[in-house]
Amino acid sequence: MSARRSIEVVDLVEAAREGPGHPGSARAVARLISLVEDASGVASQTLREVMAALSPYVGHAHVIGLTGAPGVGKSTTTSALVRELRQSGKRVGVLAVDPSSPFSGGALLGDRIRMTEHASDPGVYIRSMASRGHLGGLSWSTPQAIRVLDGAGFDVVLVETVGVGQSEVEIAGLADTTVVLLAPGMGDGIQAAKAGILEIGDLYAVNKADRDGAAKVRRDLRSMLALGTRPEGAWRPPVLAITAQSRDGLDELAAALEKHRAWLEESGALTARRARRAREEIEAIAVAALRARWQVQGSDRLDELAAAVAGGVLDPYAAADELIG
Ligand SMILES: Nc1nc2c(ncn2[C@@H]2O[C@H](COP(=O)(O)OP(=O)(O)OP(=O)(O)O)[C@@H](O)[C@H]2O)c(=O)[nH]1
Ligand SMILES: [Mg+2]
Repeated sequence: MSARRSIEVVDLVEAAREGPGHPGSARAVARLISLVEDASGVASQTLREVMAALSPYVGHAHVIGLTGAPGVGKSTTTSALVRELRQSGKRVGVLAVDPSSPFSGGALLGDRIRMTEHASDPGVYIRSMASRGHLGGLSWSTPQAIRVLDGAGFDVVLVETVGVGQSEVEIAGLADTTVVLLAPGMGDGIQAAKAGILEIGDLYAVNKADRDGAAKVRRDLRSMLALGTRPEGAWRPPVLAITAQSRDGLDELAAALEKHRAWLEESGALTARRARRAREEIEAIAVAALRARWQVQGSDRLDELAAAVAGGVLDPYAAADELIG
């Protein structure tokens, strides 16, 4: 809230942007993510300051969402993909969002173990995030954490999230490119149709291609995708086969991601997607700010007006005018 805090935030953003080789850089990134994670919603002055300090630098990163059922191999794939991206010199930030953390417990530890190969690489930043207060969805601070990594200069931001309901739909809303991971032996065909993943994937990867049934999952998915009609010039999601454990097919996955990013840019879809996302964000912030304004000193203005309308004292239009006026 103070001027001192503003200076601190600006310094942190500067330190974060110094990048690999600067020992304070990763610490500054971590601190910024903690600040946005701890911020208390729309009214948070800190959150506003962090977002304002970052805004000149965001929009460069390729934001990739990776989703799929529990155990399908998301963390193994993420780790293998990070390695692939590092080979082409890209700086990679990873957010492992665990929507089920209050119940599962072990997943984050598993993620950490599978990511250890990158622990000493300064070009990689990995952060696990719980999603407090959003059952089955992403944490509300996920988009802000993505902004921190983008603003800090990471070329790619990978967001891993378990597909257990709303979260895969939400990640598709946040990412430039959404990768849906499947694997044999998980009842995928029906699962896929149920979860609505046929609408959200820009890329599909059938992992555990070393196992029986992977080819069938791939075939089934391809024919399900072929049923939907796509307009002329639309992106056609490829269905890849990978074995994350041995890194087979990871080069193709990286190439497909690159291709999708290029398509997004050439077609204008990137600008359109990001504008739509910004629109939703602005709307959500504005509505939250309005709501906060209605709640004055423990009483809810909306409740009072609702009572007046229900009691025939006021009509709803006059009440709405009074609310936003
Ligand atoms: N056979 C085989 N097993 C794999 C492959 N990739 C991952 N696994 C195994 O599948 C299990 C789950 O892998 P994870 O990467 O933790 O899967 P996840 O989707 O991140 O799991 P959650 O985060 O718990 O939802 C582990 O035992 C991996 O070793 C693969 O390509 N082939
Ligand atoms: Mg995982």
